[in-house]
Amino acid sequence: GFSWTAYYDVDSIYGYLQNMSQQNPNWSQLVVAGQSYEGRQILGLRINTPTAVDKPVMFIESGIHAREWITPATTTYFINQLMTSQDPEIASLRDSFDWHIFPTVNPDGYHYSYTRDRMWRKTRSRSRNGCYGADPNRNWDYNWMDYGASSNPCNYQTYGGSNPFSEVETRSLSAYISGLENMLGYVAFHADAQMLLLPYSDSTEHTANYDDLKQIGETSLKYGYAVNKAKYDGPGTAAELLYKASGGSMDWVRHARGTPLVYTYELRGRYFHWPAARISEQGDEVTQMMLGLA
Ligand code: 0X9
Ligand code: ZN
Repeated sequence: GFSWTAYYDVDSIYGYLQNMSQQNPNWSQLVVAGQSYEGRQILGLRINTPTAVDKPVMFIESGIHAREWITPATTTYFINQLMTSQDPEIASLRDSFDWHIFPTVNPDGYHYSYTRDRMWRKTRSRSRNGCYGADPNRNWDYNWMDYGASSNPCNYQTYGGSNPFSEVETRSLSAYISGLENMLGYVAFHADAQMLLLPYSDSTEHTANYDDLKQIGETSLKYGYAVNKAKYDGPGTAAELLYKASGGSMDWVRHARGTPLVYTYELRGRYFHWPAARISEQGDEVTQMMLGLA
């Protein structure tokens, strides 16, 4: 069975999503945001309990960086909380949004990290010169390649790709996102800088709603802190708090879609390792952070 005391490969994660949708067919369904380079689905779960009015969309993107294993694990933990918790606050969190949750948006990279190279970060597309993969968080079509990205396909970390949206994963995920109406929030999970980041990532300019973003983010961090007393840096813009990097999903979502609430959570860990026995600790923290955000 599936649990939160071990890390699982893509197939098991997808099996879990399938299971949960089958158990709750009236208010959840599998959703597909296209296919990866190696032909895996980019599979997500939509959780949308019936209500009289249309609800705003809340989108969760996890696992865009392959080696950040705690992000898919935390995301399935959060799904489990949303769908099974008896806590009235969490039930109301479930009912307040039309959730679109994608635990592994870079399934080829995750599988490669899981089976071959633990530190793999990128996709697995093959470039002309024989090197593999682009950084899917440098590949989105907004100020592509301006800062913090490499143009060398053999760069292990931050190769931005041959073109904006050269990677099928970012291209199809962005198309899926473009099809969502009424998207209020977009949350991306990364590891392991232990920070809450706001747009923009490649400019120290602040969004028009920066003060709101910051205040809501502070509440989110306060909720998270109450669980384990873990202190996150921020909220602050990715450019000011971390480094300048272009082509990330967060900036594209904010710019191309105009989504009001856009956040990147950098979860905890060290060198992208987090003990499997403590997944639930991080999961409970994130669940509270989402409550604080809501
Ligand atoms: O560099 C990144 O993509 C993220 N940090 S990580 O160590 N997980 O790789 C930061 C994401 C913030 N957003 C952008 N810089 N676009
Ligand atoms: Zn990352």
